[in-house]
Amino acid sequence: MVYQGVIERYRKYLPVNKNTPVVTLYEGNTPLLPADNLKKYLQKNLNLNLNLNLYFKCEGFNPTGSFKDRGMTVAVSKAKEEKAEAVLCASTGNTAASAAAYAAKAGIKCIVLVPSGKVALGKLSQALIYGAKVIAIDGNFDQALKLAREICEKNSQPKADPPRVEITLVNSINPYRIEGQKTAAFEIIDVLGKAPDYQFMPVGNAGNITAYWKGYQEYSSLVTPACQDLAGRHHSSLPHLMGFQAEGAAPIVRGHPVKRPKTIATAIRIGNPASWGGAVKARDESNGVIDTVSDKEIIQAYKLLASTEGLFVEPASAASVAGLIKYIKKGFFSSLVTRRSLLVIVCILTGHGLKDPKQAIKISLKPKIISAKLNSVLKEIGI
Ligand code: AN7
Repeated sequence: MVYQGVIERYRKYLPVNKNTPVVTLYEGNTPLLPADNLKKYLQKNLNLNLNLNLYFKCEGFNPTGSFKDRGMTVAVSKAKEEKAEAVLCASTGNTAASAAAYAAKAGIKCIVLVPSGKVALGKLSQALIYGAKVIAIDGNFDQALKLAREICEKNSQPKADPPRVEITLVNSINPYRIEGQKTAAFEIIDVLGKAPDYQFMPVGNAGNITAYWKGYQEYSSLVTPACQDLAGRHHSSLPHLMGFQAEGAAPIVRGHPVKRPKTIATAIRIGNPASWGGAVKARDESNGVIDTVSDKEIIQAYKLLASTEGLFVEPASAASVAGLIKYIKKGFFSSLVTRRSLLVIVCILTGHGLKDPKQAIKISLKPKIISAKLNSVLKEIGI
């Protein structure tokens, strides 16, 4: 059967019924690409000496170019089922693009609140062209989210006078978003046959790490009830979740909200994550970590992914690989070197590089302008 999106594929694990109108752009089913070139680079340059299988989960291949589509298909389908007239979210950009697209498909209105001047060009252009009402807030994401929550709380008062428009909040505090996003963990297990040992991923508002943990917990035991490695040893069939925040926007690592979050990775420029508790739970229960990576480390990983693997991701997504590199450098895996069995690591690449073309151009050499003459061009090529 033709692939029809995450709801049809994982229907029995999702909060939908036969009356739910499925609003889908056939999201999900994203590639789990072997990261062989990066692995070679790490072995050569960082003396990595592990029996390792390294993969990228390419979430930028989703219909609007980010992982948000997985949650949005469920959230917008449920909003439509519940007869919402509009959906609303605050966003650093990707949630806005995704909400706008799914609302367009559902034929319901969409309002997005974004931090003025801090949304990557691709994301803003998406939200606009899909027909959302885009409101730029003179403030950061956290302030926009607070406003979004207030608006939706007011509108959910049933006896409001005058009667209010039914607006559904589609930020990840909407539990349907988490339900949809957990399907990424299902897919990884379906491809690998079990959960990876470690998963590296960026953390912003912390919905995604919350969703992955839920997904791994629900699905892992179904697929690998008694997990045994090739040497016959039993080990946990759940991964260690390794989340990374940008150094200037790392409230979970610092243990308190960050009032003025700062990072070039605008997607994760968040100082007070809505799913803070979920992230801490995922970290602690998975025996993982939530740590920082600097903007410099993010940009290095961003360039490395593009130049060694042909994978153009947005800066926030490179935080996963930046985190992996940081932990290899730190010797985190050295204690495992003696382990003869295979180690499986997945890095989540959350969004497409075309979301933020300005960033790529900013850090690259500008093309030289040459006169339209064969000799001049050959001279510049150096042949
Ligand atoms: C590419 O769009 O918060 O930790 O408003 O766009 O689940 O928030 C985006 C977040 C990682 C962090 N990578 O995920 C938004 C928004 C990309 C992102 C994250 C985001 P969460």
